[in-house]
Amino acid sequence: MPDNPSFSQVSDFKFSVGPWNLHPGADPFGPPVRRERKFAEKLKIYKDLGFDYVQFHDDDAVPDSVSTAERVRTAKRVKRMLDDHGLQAEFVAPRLWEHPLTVDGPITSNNPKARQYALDRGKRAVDVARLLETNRIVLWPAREGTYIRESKDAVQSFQYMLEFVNALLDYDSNIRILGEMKPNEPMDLMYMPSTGHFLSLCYKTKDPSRVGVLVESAHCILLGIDPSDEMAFAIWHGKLWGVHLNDQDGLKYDQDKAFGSVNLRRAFNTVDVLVRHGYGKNGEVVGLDVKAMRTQPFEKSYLHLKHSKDIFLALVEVCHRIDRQEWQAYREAQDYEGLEMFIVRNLMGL
Ligand code: GLO
Ligand code: MG
Repeated sequence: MPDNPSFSQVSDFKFSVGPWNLHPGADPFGPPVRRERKFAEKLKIYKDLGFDYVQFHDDDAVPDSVSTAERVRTAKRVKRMLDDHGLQAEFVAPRLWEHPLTVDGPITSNNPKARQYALDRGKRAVDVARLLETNRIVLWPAREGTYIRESKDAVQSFQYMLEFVNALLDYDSNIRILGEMKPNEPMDLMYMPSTGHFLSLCYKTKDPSRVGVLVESAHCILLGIDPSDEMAFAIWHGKLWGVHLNDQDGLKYDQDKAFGSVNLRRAFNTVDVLVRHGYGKNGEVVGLDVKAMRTQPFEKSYLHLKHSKDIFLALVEVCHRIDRQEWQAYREAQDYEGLEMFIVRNLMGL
């Protein structure tokens, strides 16, 4: 089967993905089904597919097994590999969910040693970011919630989260912190399930100008809200500094399906809000957080990246082509039946 036709690059958008988006297919019920690609192989795929940026967890760049003395050298080696491939680091995210001390959510843990671990790990991520020459730190607070509500004091937990963000802002006066909120999984209930929650924390920090959000489509869908509205809300605050585009088939586990593959109209609305509000003009990147299907063989297990990007670019074309005057006329006439058909016709290319 020939590959899909390439869509013309009608946009100036820059794209990114993380090393975890090319993965061997393990899930909670089964082991890997494909070979793990070497980091250099992944970089080559990113470049060949037209990506410009790479997203990192701190240990994607500097594994925990690397000694303190070797950390700088290791990070610099990764930076050189990025340079050699003509790629840049978009952000570094502290991995706050795998170490035994993170079990109870290190930032909000009842164990002071775990809270200290979170802080040390956060600072380590900032050090890695400096060496990779990005000032963006993404905070996905994976375990900052509970399985049973009685296990933690919620008000105290919000305060711990604020103190954590303040401590990182203090640690480096150049970094920006982007909260990536998710309502559940791995925890039952998160303390800050939505963008709005993190934005309200942002304004309580010691430097709100350096705190914003990264909005992920699947996380919004899991919350039962529309990704384009969540992004619009962050745009309205001047704080949409990152996105993780993907798709999700209803309220179940976090699926990270290819962007637009479940609900094309929802994807169109997402692209439209980004296009209309100049997302990317201040260096924001279109991040994809998508997973290959476990059923797919090694040779095809990168196509979800290409397809997500192709679908995004095809929808940018729809945004440019669509008759905005006609759209506005439907709004003014409050003819929403007509508007619905107009949108569907445009998506179907009719
Ligand atoms: C999981 C999150 C996760 C983050 C990544 C960077 O649900 O989407 O993949 O995006 O760890 O923070
Ligand atoms: Mg994500």
